[in-house]
Amino acid sequence: MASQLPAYKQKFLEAATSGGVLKFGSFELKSKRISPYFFNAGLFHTARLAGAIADAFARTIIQAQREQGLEFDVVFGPAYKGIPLASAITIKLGEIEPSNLDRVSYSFDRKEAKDHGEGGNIVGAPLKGKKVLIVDDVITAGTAKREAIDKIRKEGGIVAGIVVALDRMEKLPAADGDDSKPGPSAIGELRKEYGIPIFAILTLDDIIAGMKTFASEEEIQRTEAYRAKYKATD
Ligand code: OMP
Repeated sequence: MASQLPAYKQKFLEAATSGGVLKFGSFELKSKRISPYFFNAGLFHTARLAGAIADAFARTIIQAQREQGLEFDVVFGPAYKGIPLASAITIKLGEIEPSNLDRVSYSFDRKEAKDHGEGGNIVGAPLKGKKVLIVDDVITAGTAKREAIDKIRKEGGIVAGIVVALDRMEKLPAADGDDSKPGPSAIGELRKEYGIPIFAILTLDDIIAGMKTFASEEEIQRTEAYRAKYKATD
């Protein structure tokens, strides 16, 4: 069956699957939910896969600049998984769009503040007064993204938006632990709270549309059942 995804998304999905980054099976998430799929961006470590993820991020960002007026000066990758992403994406942004070469920079944070040498919490471009775009692997509950927003604001940066490789489209875990009720998404809550745009290369809907070309019938059914149980209302 042919996929309906744009070519660059389908290519990224296939690279993630063949590289073992996107796996089907049974996985416990940070939220304790048991998921039939897991996306491990730490496995994008070969030259081919690092190039594929940087290319897909850069194309998603350039599309958001052209179609939705996204503006930024600095690509910020929260430690640790965001760090290689920020540098690879920045290089790709310059390759695809040469006007970015001297305009776009990257930076990342340290997990622990350094008190000698140059000191400080941020490595790379200073954030003060700059429009900062956060890049990260996956969004489920949005906790790590909130921490990154707070750090950037403390440095005097203006958060311009967030781009992730995968939006799992899940509702936030219910305070009373009852996951059977409908609920809002992590992305929707972040948008409302901070008023920033959030973009994803892939969503769970994209995975389900794209996996029809390579996954088994059972994997598709289990992933669809998971979406029906945990998909957010917005
Ligand atoms: P927040 O949504 O900001 O809490 O971050 C989600 C985090 O969950 C990711 O940064 C990963 O550490 C982890 N995760 C994955 O890497 N891949 C998945 O498919 C699902 C998760 C997860 O545990 O939800």
